[in-house]
Amino acid sequence: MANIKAVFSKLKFFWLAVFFLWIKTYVLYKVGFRIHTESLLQEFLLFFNPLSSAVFLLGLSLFFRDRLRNIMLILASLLATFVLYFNLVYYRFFSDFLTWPVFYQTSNVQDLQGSVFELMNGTDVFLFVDIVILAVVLFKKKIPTVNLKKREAGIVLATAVMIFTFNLGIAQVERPQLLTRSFDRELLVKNIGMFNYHFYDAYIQSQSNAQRAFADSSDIIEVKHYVDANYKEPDPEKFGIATGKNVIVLSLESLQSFVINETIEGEEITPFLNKLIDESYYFDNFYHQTAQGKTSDSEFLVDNSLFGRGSGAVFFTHAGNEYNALPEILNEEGYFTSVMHANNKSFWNRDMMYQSLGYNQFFDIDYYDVTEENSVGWGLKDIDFFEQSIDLLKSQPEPYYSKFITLTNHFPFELGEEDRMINEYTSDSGTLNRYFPTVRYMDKAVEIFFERMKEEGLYEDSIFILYGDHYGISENHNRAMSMFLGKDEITPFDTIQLQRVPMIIHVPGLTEPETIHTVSGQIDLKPTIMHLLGIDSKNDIQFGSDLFSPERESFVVLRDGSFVTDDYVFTKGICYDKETGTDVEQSYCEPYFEKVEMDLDYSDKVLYGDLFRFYGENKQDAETVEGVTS
Ligand code: GP9
Ligand code: MN
Repeated sequence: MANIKAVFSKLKFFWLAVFFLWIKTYVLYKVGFRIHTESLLQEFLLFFNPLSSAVFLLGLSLFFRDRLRNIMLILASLLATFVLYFNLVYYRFFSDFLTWPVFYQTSNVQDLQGSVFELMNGTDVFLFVDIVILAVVLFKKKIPTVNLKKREAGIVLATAVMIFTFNLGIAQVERPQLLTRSFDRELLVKNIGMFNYHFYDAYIQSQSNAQRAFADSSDIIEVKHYVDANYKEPDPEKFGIATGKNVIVLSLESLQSFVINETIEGEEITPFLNKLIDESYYFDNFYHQTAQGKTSDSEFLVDNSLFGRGSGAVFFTHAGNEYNALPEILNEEGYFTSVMHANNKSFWNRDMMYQSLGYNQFFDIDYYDVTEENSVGWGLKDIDFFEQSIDLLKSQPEPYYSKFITLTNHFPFELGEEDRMINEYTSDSGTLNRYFPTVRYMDKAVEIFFERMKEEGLYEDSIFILYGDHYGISENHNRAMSMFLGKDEITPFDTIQLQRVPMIIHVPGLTEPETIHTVSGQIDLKPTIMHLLGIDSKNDIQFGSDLFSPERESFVVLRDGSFVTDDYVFTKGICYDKETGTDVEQSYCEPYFEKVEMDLDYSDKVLYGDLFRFYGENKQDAETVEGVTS
């Protein structure tokens, strides 16, 4: 015992560094990440959880000798601070924590540079103050070097493990099954701390790699049974109403539903979309289901009717998988399939992934004339993008399935004065303020696109699917958002409701437009589009269902395990009544828990196991699977 005491008292400089890192992490939780707690126990956990990893990470420096030990200690503090800082910058935009796969997405980093500077603040330097203090203490005060045995350093690491075990014990009381069921990174950070979360994430990633190696053909049969049991027959009235037509998909950057039919200073934010909605099928309870892969996740969901990854971007991690995606299916039906997007082809690893999804052609930035004059923010302005796309569209053999991905309404929502059709909003969030004029601009671009399609005589032969790809305004702007919405605050319930994105299916000549309230998401688009085109989807593996099916269950699962039904919203472990937005007993949400977990688990199984490699190349081969199920 005396021995242990001695280890502690002779390492004053070390404990000072631990204290700094611990308190700094906690302060950052509160000030930078604005992590909210609901009970004293939760607050205690938040306060306590940085300690174990601080002791462990900095404790590694104790294995070095003499003066080098203290230098390594400062370097370890610096490294830990960078980890905190990268998370902070990432959080400011994504309201989410970094994951290991995000680090592999280096090819995106280049293009993100402009946005990254926007996300840094002058006050961020305070994060490094303790490092400076430590360095000054070390060099000015000439800390005497102490004699430390390896065994003694080991005692410190063992202490870290003990602290962590204690931490985990309380966390399990606070949130049972934290490590087995949670898809929510914020809960993990809240309970076990930022650094421990990163270790845990590394473990999860290595496991998902192992899953492919161990998967075999019986796995796909199990999944097929599950999706077959959930298959919904199409509405015979709608099945095939667009057979042979061109399919135009518009992925509308960062467009959320809260702007629809709303005004700024009396001016409509989306006048064209509002009008289009009156002539279309409009889904007002349609949710994006994306996570860290943003636009690419939405593309993945739409084309595969599978979930993207809980962390990282599937476009990067699983571009080599086999898929049975919509473009590939449509190719077999005689369609030409393409994507139009004026960005580098490697962004989100699109060039690789599009091959796996079966696209015939990717019209990337090289197909567009992009100059300083016709660019803003992330690149080519939407109006110019659509104008230039018309010729590309005309160059394609019909029928075609073409997806257009817009860009102007992207964070940080920059727009030239000449393109501003409505004023900015006035709040303390420049991001939210700027969002409205860029949405208005995108709306105009879509209007021009429709006009051009009519002029070229392409409109009548096409159907149009328009949807918002993901949120544009993160939780970082909750205060300004509550002001815009006229609410006192934005609760977790409101946050989920804000994940609704507009979804419009426009069929020229439609005589009975309708606003459809079924709760749905991007995962439902593949079977919906297939059925509108008169293509059977019974043999497919899909986790969504046809939005027009009379049997359809009004229900959506979000990637973090939150879900929404007609009556309830479940998120962050709380069940909310949808009408009032107030918490209700868990028992109301409980009947859905199993389905939510199975949907996410089976979809992940397909992805991580690369199970389509056992499924066969086309429908005929699929008989091998079907033979088992029927
Ligand atoms: C980039 C564009 C934007 O090509 O799709 O990507 P995001 O940041 O929204 O995922
Ligand atoms: Mn996007």
